[in-house]
Amino acid sequence: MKLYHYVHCPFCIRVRMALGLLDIEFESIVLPYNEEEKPKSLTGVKMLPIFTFSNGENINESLDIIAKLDKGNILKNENLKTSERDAVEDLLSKLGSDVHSLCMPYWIWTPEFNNESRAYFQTKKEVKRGPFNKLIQNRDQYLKSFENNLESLIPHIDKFYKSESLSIFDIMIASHIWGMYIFPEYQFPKTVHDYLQRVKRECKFDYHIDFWKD
Ligand SMILES: N[C@@H](CCC(=O)N[C@@H](CS)C(=O)NCC(=O)O)C(=O)O
Repeated sequence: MKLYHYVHCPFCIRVRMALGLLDIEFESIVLPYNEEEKPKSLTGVKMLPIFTFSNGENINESLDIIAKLDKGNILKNENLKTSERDAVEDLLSKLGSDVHSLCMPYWIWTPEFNNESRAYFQTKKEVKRGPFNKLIQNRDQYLKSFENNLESLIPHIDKFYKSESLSIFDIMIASHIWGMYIFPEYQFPKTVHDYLQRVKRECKFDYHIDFWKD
C-alpha cells in the first residue's frame, strides 16, 4: 500500500498519524508540489493525500482513507456523524487559516521543496493569501488570532479532545496545528504542547521521518 503525500500538508499528516496509530505498513511517496501528472493519473485531480490500497484502489480524501483503513473503528469514526464535528471543523478552519498564513513562507524552505516546487507553491498560494513577505510582516496579527482560537481549544484537551482516549477529532486537530512547530521561535502553551506530544506518542508520528528514510 502506498501513501502519496506532501510532508507539510495537514490532510496528509492526518493519514500518516492514522497509519501510525493503526500500525499499518505503507510505502511513503513524497511528491514534489509541482508534480501534476501523477496525482491526476491516479484520481483525476491534483490533490494529495492519495492512498493506494492493496487491491489497487486509489482514494483521495483524508477522512475517507482513514475510515477505510480503520476497520476496527479504533478512531471512533462515528464521531464524524455527530454535531460535535461542526464545532471541530469550525475551529480547524480558523486555526488552519492562521497556521497557513504563518507557516507557508517557512514550509517552502524545508527539504521537501526544491526551486521548482517552491516557485510553483508560492505562486499558487500568493493568489489567495497575498505576497509571502507581507504574511511575514503581518505575523503578529496572525499569531494573535491563532492564539485566541487556541484558547478555546485548551479547556477540552486535558487528555484527548473531550475524551479520555484518542479519536479521529484528535488526529484532525493535531495535524492542523502541527505546522506551528516549524514557525520560528513559536512556543505552544504547555497544555497544547503536551496534548500534541500525547497524540504524537499514540500515533508514533514523526514529522521528519520521510526525509531520513532510505
Ligand atoms: N479534503 C481534502 C483536502 C486535501 C488538500 O487540500 N490537499 C492540498 C494540500 S494541503 C492539495 O493537494 N493541494 C493541491 C494544490 O494546491 O496544488 C482531504 O481531506 O484530503
